[in-house]
Amino acid sequence: MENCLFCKIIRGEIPSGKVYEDENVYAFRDINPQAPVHVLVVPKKHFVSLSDIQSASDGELAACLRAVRLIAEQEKLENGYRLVSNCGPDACQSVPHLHFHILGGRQMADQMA
Ligand code: DGP
Repeated sequence: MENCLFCKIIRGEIPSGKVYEDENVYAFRDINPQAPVHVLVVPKKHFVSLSDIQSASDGELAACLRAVRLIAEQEKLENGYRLVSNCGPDACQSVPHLHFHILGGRQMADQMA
């Protein structure tokens, strides 16, 4: 996707704090961290959100979750972390490229929303 912000980050056209990359996944630090560790995990293939994954393969989707586990280990989140994927306007999704927020390094609020 030519003008997608996260596609540009994946292509290296916009700098990012990369923490992980493999054939299917790119992960980088959120520009506006909400926790001591705040990493965005994105599939390299463009999907708008979880509402748009009909054409994604099981392997592409599983790669995101496997990357989450590896990054949590890399970031030493042995005490736990929260995984969030905002999907659509009610969830305040601001970047229309599927992504998972890994939030950790502090006690999260009991209420999720
Ligand atoms: P969401 O609201 O769930 O769509 O989250 C989008 C996140 O993307 C938000 O937490 C801020 C982050 N973000 C937006 N622009 C950039 C950028 O240019 N670089 C990085 N690293 N993160 C960005």
